[in-house]
Amino acid sequence: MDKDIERLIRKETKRQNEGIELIASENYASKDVRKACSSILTNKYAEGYPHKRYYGGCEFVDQVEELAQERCKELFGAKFANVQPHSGSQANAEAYRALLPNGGKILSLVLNDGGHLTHGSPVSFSSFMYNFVFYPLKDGHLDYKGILEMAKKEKPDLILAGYSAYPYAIDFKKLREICDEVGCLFMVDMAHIAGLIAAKEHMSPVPYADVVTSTTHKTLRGPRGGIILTNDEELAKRINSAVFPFYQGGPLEHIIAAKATCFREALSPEFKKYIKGVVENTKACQEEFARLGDEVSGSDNHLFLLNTLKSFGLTGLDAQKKLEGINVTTNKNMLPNDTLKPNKTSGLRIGFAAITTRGCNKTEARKIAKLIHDYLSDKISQKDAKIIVKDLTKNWKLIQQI
Ligand code: DSN
Repeated sequence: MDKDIERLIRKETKRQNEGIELIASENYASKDVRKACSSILTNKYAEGYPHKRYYGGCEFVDQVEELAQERCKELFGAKFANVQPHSGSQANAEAYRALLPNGGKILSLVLNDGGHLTHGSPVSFSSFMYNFVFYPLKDGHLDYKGILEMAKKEKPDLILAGYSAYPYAIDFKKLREICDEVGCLFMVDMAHIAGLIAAKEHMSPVPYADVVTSTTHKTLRGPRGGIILTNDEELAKRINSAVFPFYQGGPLEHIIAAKATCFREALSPEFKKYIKGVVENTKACQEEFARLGDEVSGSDNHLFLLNTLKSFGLTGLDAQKKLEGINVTTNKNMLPNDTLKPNKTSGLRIGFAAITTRGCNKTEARKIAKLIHDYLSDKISQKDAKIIVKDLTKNWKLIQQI
């Protein structure tokens, strides 16, 4: 292997094994998923869709892609699945294109309140191509009555749900009713909670939304990539054209093989048990922060928000940097109504998808809250905090063994 790259991969492996990974959007893909990612399927051009390709020699990648489509449909109970999007952001661009080919008005949640860049941020393509208006949260929660009132006033063409930093359950049925009442389309970006939905630990948006997008690498624990689902045959055709040839060229068949592998894993009873563990660990950690008197959101899913400014007098950035010093990885995150800028923020987003894969349990999740609390409030030294991190991670699986 390229020695420079090999050296860096070795260092990153060590970092991943020695640390406590609390970034809510990260996970550890299985050996089988990683094997597919690095397979010879990367050699193949396959523009188009199974049995309608622009290149010869596609008989085996056709079967790979069909397997991925079938497993994805089974996993989420959808009639149509496009497994080609290279990422969640691209899946969203493609879904918008299929739903609103001539542009239009989209009602969504702003990035600062837990939305995503592609949900109308001024620095994303989305705000250049569509007219976004935003529904506010009420005490950090979705306010369905408020969303209905706003939808009546704004008359959007589309309501968008599904978030990057929202710790509570989402009622997709209620949102569909709002869309029906005002006569607009409904799209869900389920990237963060796709694993919970697959394991039936969260209401599925598939029966309610016109189009559902997702990434495959967060709670779903597959390779980095995207998918788009619908139950509507006409929309399925428009989605296919939006993915190829409108936005993308050749599909990444090695990644599609890895997606197929991940969908099969997610259909297993072990995956359901894993997701239950993620939710329990997240709750245990969040409750421990609350018990210690810290300012923390609630949690119904795989993540919660910790207000580090109010709890420890530290911005999210400073807390993130300080924790990096003891191999605890988090990400600074805007909190609802945050007064600080996105490069500073008032808090951290904390999630348990990754370390539950390595074997973290509820007792350890509580210990992690205590460790972060004691270290950020200077009750323990960096040296002592590092010993606790070593002790916590020593019994977990190494990432090479997953
Ligand atoms: N960047 C991802 C996250 O961390 O939530 C969303 O795309």
